[in-house]
Amino acid sequence: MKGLYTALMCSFDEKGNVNEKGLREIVRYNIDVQQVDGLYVNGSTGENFLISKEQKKQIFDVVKNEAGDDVKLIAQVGALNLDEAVELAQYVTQLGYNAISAVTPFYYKFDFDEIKDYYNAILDSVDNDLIIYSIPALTGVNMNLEQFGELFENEKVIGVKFTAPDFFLLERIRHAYPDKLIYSGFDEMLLSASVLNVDGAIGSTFNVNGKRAKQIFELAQNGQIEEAREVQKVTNDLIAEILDNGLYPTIKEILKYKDVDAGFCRKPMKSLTQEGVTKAEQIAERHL
Ligand code: NGF
Repeated sequence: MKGLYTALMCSFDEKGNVNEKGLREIVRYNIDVQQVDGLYVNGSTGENFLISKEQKKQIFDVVKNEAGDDVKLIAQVGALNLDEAVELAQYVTQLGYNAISAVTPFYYKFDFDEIKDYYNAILDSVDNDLIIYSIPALTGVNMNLEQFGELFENEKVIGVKFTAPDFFLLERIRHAYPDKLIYSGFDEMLLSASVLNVDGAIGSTFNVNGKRAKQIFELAQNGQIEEAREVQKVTNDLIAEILDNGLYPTIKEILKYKDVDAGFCRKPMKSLTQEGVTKAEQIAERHL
């Protein structure tokens, strides 16, 4: 399960329906052109928190059907409605997803016992492994080393997708739990995380910049830090412009520029203005 995973985008039509043809094209582009090791499906980048349970199932179906066994597949099933998370975990396990992942429960400021119960309830219901999805900036859930350790006591918790700029905590987790998988979540910090010996990374910009991300990761693993730093610099020039123009809609426009039918974002995310679309195309021309 090690390696580079794209946090997969989903293509929606203007009304917010899943555009299956477009989604298949995004899957193929990631596998055939970006050559990533796997896909992380229905995460933040997949606009998971803006869609219905039925749409989540539809996306899990289409991605598995298109990807087959070409790459590893991780299904993000976390939801505030625990029954839904359990149902989705069972659904994707039957479909043959290699692992599940679940975001820490958010909004209600759950205490750690409640967070632990949430993960155990999901895991008790399926015969599959789980990767914790920790993204404190969006969830407000900050777990410390001991709390990660308590979650790791469940053998089915095989790792964490660590989307935080806290390299002290990342190093402590790496040192304390060498057998657990750690995936770096911030693409602009991939080199720094790779130096700390993470097992892989999961990122939104890999949809369009997966090859470079893999280079950074592999160069760092080989100890070629100077070369890795150069590729991270080029990557961060790209990421800075994408963030400035609007993260998800800009990645979609870049995909469209590459003839991938990436469609629209779900409301309330706004679409790019014509000026923003032109900017996205210029970013693609200049950096990709
Ligand atoms: O999009 C976010 C929100 N983070 C992603 C990634 O951690 C999300 C990251 O790639 C993800 O994996 C998912 O879809 O679940 C950033 O977009 C990237 O580093 C640019 O900042 O923070």
